[in-house]
Amino acid sequence: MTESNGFIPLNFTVQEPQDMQQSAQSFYQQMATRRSVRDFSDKPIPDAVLEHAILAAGTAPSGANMQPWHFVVVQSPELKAQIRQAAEKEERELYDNRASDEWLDALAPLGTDANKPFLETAPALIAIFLKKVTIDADGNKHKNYYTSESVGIATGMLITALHQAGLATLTHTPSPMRFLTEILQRPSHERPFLLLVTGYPAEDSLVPNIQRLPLREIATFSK
Ligand code: IYR
Repeated sequence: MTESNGFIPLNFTVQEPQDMQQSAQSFYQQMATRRSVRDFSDKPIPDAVLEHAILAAGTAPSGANMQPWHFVVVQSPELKAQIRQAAEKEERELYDNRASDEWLDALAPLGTDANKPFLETAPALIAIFLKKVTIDADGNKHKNYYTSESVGIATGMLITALHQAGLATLTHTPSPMRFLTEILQRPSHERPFLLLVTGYPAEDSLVPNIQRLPLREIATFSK
């Protein structure tokens, strides 16, 4: 590849295998402490942490580099209350009618129900929107590619960034989530993807005693 036509040198540092192994291992150990939290403290969090975590998420790879995401950071008590009310309405419908017995059985170990007080207690809700198209400054529509994959990857990176910055998160997906479009006044070509609740955990927060699958069950090394 020649260094022209919009190409620049890659900024990449080759590391010693031993250092790579050490950093992969310590990163895994740090990630293994991440848990989905449902009891949040109302302690405020620094805006700069949210800003940099979102910048980190925005470095995710995306189809044709279209970056088909938009993050709305909700901190106003009024908006959080509106979101809680709308989410709990959908969740009551889910728990009372929509969810199959098999689904409810799968959720039982998590101890969840239709009440979502954390949507008001947590200092920030990050509503993540997926853009099937991007509308440029001149109003022209551009199709985006692999949008679910791209926004899923960016969301994973956001969760990782917040975790390593010392914040807890909960991936919350009230369904359907169209109410987020209205409450947050987003354009109709953006689809609500996920609501990421973030903040400090409440003191003495408990989490379900669940285990992660071992390497041999989640991976196959074919050599
Ligand atoms: N959205 C509901 C139900 C729920 C569904 C799954 I799959 C979970 O892993 C957890 C919850 C709720 O938030 O309670």
